Amino acid sequence: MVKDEKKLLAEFQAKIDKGVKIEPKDWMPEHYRKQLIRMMSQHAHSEIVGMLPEGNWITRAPSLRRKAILLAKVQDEAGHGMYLYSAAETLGIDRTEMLEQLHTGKAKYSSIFNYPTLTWADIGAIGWLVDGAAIMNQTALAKGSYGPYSRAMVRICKEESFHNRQGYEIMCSLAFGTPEQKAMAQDALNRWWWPAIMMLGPSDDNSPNSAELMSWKVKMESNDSIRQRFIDRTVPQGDHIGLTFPDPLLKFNKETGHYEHGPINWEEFFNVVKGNGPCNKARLKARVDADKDGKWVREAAEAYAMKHTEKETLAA
Ligand code: BYC
Repeated sequence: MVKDEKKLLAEFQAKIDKGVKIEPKDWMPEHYRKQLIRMMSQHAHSEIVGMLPEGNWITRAPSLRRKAILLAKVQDEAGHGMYLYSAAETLGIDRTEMLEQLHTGKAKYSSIFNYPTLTWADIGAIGWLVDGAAIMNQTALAKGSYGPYSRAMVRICKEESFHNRQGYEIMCSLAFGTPEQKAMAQDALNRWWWPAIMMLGPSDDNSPNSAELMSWKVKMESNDSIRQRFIDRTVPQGDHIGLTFPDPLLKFNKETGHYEHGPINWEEFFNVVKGNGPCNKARLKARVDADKDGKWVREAAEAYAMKHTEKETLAA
């Protein structure tokens, strides 16, 4: 490493240690840039692919009120994807390239979206558990060192909070409804609990990126620590509405003030991440098809924008 770079690196780390945000035009180590592009693009893809499981229920929502809420939620997720692609572009990558990486399977997206939404109760479970887990992770990311990413997180967390409440409200209605509705809510909790726990990433002893990302304050907390907070917050909410968690070893430890849980099936997690979950192929196909079918819209929008720029130039 040349002397200048050593000095730049020391200044960069000093800024981070002091809590000063890193902005797009500031000097940054190449690996910091690469790690952020990896994580932010994966996050953006998760938002966009994450529209699919819930989008599946828009036409079958049980009332106009539920439909309007679900439509707004799914549109919010599209918006989150857009902020995050824009924020990632500040690091010098083009969104076409990020999408290409998604469509060819080179880039990951969250494991959680490879599970199917079988009943209306799944919409409640996603808002309550998936958005609930996402908020735990994202409120930590909102304090992160890269300015555009942390600022995007602030707005996203506000919207996720609405998503989380609407999901829990659906679960409450079902849990206090008819026996059949309660059984639907319980079945959704049984199917989404473990995948939601896993979406927060592998355990700390198997998380190769964490140490570096935490030293750069991109990640403010480890995967296990966020997972524990999510469990501690969520279990009392389930108890409150009379649902049971599909984990016979789940119990509150009065001494630590935390819930202890049973073993996580990491084999299932890595299998889903590798592309072998119940819906991986369908999710990717839906995105690839949407990209292909939307090509003419993008071309028309570009032509329209070009025509207007020409007109403005001639008028000037
Ligand atoms: N799924 O070293 P680790 C939403 C990969 S969407 C797939 O711990 P890191 C919503 C990881 O990429 C919000 N892969 O990684 C939308 C790495 O592989 P590579 C989703 C996963 O980065 C619609 C390897 O495993 N939130 O809320 O330190 C409707 C080793 O892991 C997963 C985000 O995207 C996973 N779950 O930590 C409803 C948050 N976990 O890339 C709701 C942003 C890990 O080295 N991302 N891997 O080949 C993060 O916070 C971090 O990237 C993670 C992983 C905590 C996910």
